[in-house]
Amino acid sequence: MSDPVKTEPFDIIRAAYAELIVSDLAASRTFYVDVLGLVVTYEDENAIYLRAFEEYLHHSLVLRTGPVAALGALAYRVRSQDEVAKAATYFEALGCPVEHRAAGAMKGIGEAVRVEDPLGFPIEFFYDADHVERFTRRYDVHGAGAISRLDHFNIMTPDVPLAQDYYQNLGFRVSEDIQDDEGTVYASWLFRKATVHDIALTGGDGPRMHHIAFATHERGQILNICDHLGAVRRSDMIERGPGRHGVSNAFYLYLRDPDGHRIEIYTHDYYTGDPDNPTLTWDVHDNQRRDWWGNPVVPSWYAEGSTVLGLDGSPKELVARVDTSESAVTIGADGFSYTREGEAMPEYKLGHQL
Ligand code: XXG
Ligand code: FE2
Ligand code: CA
Repeated sequence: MSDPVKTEPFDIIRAAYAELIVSDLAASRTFYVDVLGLVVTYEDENAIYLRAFEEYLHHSLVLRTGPVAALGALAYRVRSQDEVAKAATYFEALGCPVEHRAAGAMKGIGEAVRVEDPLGFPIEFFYDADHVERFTRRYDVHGAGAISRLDHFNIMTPDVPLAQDYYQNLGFRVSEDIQDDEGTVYASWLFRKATVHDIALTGGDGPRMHHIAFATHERGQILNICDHLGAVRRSDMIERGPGRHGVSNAFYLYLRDPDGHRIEIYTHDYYTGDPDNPTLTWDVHDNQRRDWWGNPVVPSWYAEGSTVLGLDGSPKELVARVDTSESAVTIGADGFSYTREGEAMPEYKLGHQL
């Protein structure tokens, strides 16, 4: 089944940047610059503005020091400056807190709006941004694990159908989701750009940030990041993977930064841009949904996430998930999970016949 395209109230292009509050800027710099190889656009004693090799906007990640390690904001780029004003009107009508931000309030970004969305997340919408050098062909500075661009955000929220509905009303479309046969929805992936997602919704106590994902061009670059971490004796920063996702079909690795913020390195999902792009629903009991090779998901991946700040800068209180959580039904407990549906090994033929 494909997901109906709704008329959007304003035109979001894509997930564009994240602002993370960190406790020790030097430790974060080692991780993001020395290990991951992100490019520093600007830095001072309080903040570092980073981008990946293909990005020509000022930054895709801002690290800022603060009293609590947290998510400061997730930012979406909209199609024009007019769309920024439409976004403000939309969230004001919903009764959400809205902050109008002057050009330069965030270095490199023009006039923007920040809202506390109905799910409790600090979200920025912007269009104007400074252009900087695109390092696509700067192979002289690409490390072996070269990261090309930011790909998506993943958030933890207690009520996934409600959050899915909210994002669909913003014009996002569902590429894949995870459900059980009672209709409980555990997770959902939605997009504006023509990939599997710009935002994923993970069922859990929220609002919390689950992760930010950056893309590489090749799987080998992900393996090189693992080798690099091993060589500098930081293998404890690897939380999950490397592996192949079921959902999205992407190759993946999850890392935890020095504050525990989770970063995914991701490559090779698929094109979703046609209007009848089919939605793929996975059974929560399918052991290959989150790892195509059947490797178990570590419990911390389901349980832990970053604190989220409100627009006033204070940490948001958590709302508990009411529906069953995915880890409860799938980590060793259910007795119903399967790798093959049915009993028998399907007939295996050589020559790629189906
Ligand atoms: O980007 C993603 C993820 O949300 O990080 C997780 C794509 C797929 C998955 S999953 O663990 O469901 O395979
Ligand atoms: Fe992800
Ligand atoms: Ca580990």
